Amino acid sequence: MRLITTAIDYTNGSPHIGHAYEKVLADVLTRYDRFAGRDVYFLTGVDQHGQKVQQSAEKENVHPATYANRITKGFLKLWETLDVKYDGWAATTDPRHATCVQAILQKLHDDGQLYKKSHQGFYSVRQEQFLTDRDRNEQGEFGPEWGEVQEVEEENWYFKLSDHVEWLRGFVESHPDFVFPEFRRQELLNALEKSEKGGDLCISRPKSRLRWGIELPFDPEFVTYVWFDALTNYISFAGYEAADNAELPKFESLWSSETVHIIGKDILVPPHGIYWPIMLHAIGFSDEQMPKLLVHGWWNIRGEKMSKSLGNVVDPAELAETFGPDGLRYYLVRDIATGADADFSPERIITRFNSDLANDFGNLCNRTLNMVKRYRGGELTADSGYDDEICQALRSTGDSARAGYAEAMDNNLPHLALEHVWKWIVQTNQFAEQSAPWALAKDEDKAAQLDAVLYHMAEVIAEVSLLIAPVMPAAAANLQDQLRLTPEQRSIKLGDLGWGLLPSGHTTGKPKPLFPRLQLEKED
Ligand code: ME8
Repeated sequence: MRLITTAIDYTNGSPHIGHAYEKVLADVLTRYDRFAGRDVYFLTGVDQHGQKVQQSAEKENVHPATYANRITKGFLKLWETLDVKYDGWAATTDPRHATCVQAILQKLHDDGQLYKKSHQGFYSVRQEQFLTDRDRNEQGEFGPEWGEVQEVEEENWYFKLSDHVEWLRGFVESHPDFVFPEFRRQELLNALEKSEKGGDLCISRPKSRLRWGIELPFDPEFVTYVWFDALTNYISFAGYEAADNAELPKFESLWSSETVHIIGKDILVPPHGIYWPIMLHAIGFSDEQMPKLLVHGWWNIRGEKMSKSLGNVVDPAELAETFGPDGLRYYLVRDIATGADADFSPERIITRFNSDLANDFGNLCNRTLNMVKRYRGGELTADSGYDDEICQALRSTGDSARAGYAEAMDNNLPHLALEHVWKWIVQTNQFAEQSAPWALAKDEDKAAQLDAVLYHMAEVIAEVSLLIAPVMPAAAANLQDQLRLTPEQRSIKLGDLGWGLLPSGHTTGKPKPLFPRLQLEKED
């Protein structure tokens, strides 16, 4: 079993395309794993505590729980719309989660890993952390990236993070697959190189300042720091130390070094790259039990960072309405290389939709099913005795498409996997032009060739329906209905897929346009 998780989204605002991308990516990789015959469990959720949520709630004059619940509903609705099918839902106000967080805190406390001290310094409200002189910019000031900075003095609880930094450095150095992509691992190593001795982590907030969090079990005047609460979701909802709770999974069967946390680049250093492995190490996880981190890049909007203040936040629900959930899912994993940043623009998504989905793929499906119906009453002949170079070339591209797709997906690169599939689709369209079945149909002597051409085209779209299913589950199922694939054909595993999915005599159904071309009016 492999556990796939995502970051849990802050419930301090509505979901944007960055959130949608991450969850779709995780969903695609989960569905792919199943297609490849592996057992997976997909966990995602929401980060409901902390200062950001409390502040957003205060602005609306409602209780943070009311606010968080409302925003959570928006996330749940979006995942339903986008066909993001998770096995576990991690909402941090769930009492089962609090039990786990408190058990971990108590354990660290009992082990002497936590201590209380007074601290005076500058505090970033946005990042919910105390700042040090290293956080000042060249002008000696705390830059706008920290948001509002307040000078405060308060007592707090600290975690002896620095005791474990040496271990972490050695671990990251000796485990090249801990972080993907590699340049992000280097970024983490650089950060560890610079990390100061004695730089411990403040893990509490006094209730006088923040009431919206999980109480420290050994000091009820405090709640725990939001990252300590949030990171723990990966194990609390995987059933860690919840042996008697039948609703949660069995931790031992779920957690392994194959566990992968899919996160954005902004939360690698320090939370996931430093705090989290050290927390796990401190509560007794071995090196062999450390998870892996898959770090994706960010969507910018026409070259600018997406932000509420710039007013350029893109709403995924609106896009799904225009392009369909599958159109959006396709765009989100096709137009970004995993790990790199990408640029969103309405023109890009329209072009992708019309050219890749409507023209290349939609047309191929439509013309294939139409011609099989028109010339052969829907019935396919697998071995008509005719073969030629372009038929062979199409089959051979199929072999490389399947192999290239599998390799790319195994390496978390769906954009590359789709490129392999589209190469095959484009070649099949060219194949149709070159062999001109409409002309063959007029010549009795070319019946065997016509059978071969139609079979090749139908076989390609049938196989492609399986290959694209992790990315576009609804369109794939729709095409499979049109092709009248049997349940066995639909559930074939990637390793068993090869030329000849469709047997001789297979009959296909009526074509229905999969992705009608969009005629969008030009925006003002
Ligand atoms: O960071 N493009 O929550 P969050 C791509 N609660 N991804 C983006 C993005 C963009 N423009 N903007 C944000 C948090 N993301 C914490 C996580 S995990 C234990 C706690 C990604 O709602 C971001 O990188 O601010 C992160 O992975 C996810 O969306 C949630 O961000």
